[in-house]
Amino acid sequence: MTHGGNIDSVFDGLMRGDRRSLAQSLSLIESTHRSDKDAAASLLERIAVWHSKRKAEGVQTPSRRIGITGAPGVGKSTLVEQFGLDLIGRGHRIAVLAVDPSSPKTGGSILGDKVRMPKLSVRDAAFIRPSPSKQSYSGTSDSTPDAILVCEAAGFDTVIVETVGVGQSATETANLVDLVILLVMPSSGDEVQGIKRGIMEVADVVAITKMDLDMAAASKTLAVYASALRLMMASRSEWKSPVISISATSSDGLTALHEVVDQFFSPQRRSTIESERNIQLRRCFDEMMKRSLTRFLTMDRELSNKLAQLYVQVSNGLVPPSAAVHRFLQRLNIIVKEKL
Ligand SMILES: Nc1nc2c(ncn2[C@@H]2O[C@H](COP(=O)(O)OP(=O)(O)O)[C@@H](O)[C@H]2O)c(=O)[nH]1
Ligand SMILES: [Mg+2]
Repeated sequence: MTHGGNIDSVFDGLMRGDRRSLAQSLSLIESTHRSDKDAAASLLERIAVWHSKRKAEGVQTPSRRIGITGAPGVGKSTLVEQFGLDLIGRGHRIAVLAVDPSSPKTGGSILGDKVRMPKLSVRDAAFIRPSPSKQSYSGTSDSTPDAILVCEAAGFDTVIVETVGVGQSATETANLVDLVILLVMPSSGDEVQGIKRGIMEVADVVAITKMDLDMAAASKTLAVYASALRLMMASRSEWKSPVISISATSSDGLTALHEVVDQFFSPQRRSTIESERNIQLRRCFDEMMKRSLTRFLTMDRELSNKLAQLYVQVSNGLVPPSAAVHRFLQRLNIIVKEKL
């Protein structure tokens, strides 16, 4: 796909909330073609200028970026659909970035998530995007922060990122969104075990799901999680993570969930959320830069050979590490100058 000269019209389309332009923009930022990367950067720069202009003019009601995470089958998609429909009813426009690492390559996630959100996917005020096929192991991808910006530029004031909460992905999700909702399956007291610290520490809200199935188990689980949370670090500054029980199918507890979310995004917390977003941006830049540089070094044949050679020499004590780094940087400097 090539979009090179097309950025102006794609950007204008986005500003009008045109879905085709939105889809085009998302494919562009997910593309790995070199020429597309340039076009994507131009588009994202224009979007960033637009975002900051609106902020400076005070026009912008800040968007809400919400992550919904939890084990497969816990009820994330079902909740996203119900919660999303409620929000549309309250005048919001919802973009869902769904991530389903179970079938990233087959495109099965497209079908899966649309089928699981049949009522939401047909609404004009909703846009559902399955994950790009090229994603990190944990489920989120490099392009997710850009996808969020693009959706916001197209007029979606609420962006929901659905990710499977395994390993690293919980912290990755926390870096992308303002608010993380962790969904937990109800189980009877003795079975409530193995609470994963990493995930709990980034949870801004813990919601015990499927309370319609077993109220007693739901309240037991809630109690266990509430006491576990009291012993842990707060997920964000000035916020105490509540634990609630919900049912996405019977809508029990959803009013409480909306209240908690509204409280999190209350005008008094606006500046806290702003500064947390700035921290996220810096962290994201750091990480992407490190990853890109590592990729660059390993993909350049000459540099990776040099690196391998130095590695052997260092291991054998033939070159001290400091000298090896110096030699490597010298070589890198020459190569970069040759290439520019
Ligand atoms: N009884 C009940 N079933 C639910 C509820 N939420 C989800 N489910 C069911 O649990 C299964 C997995 O739900 P899904 O939303 O696809 O989970 P995900 O993998 O976390 O996205 C589906 O069969 C849903 O119908 C709920 O609140 N109550
Ligand atoms: Mg799902």
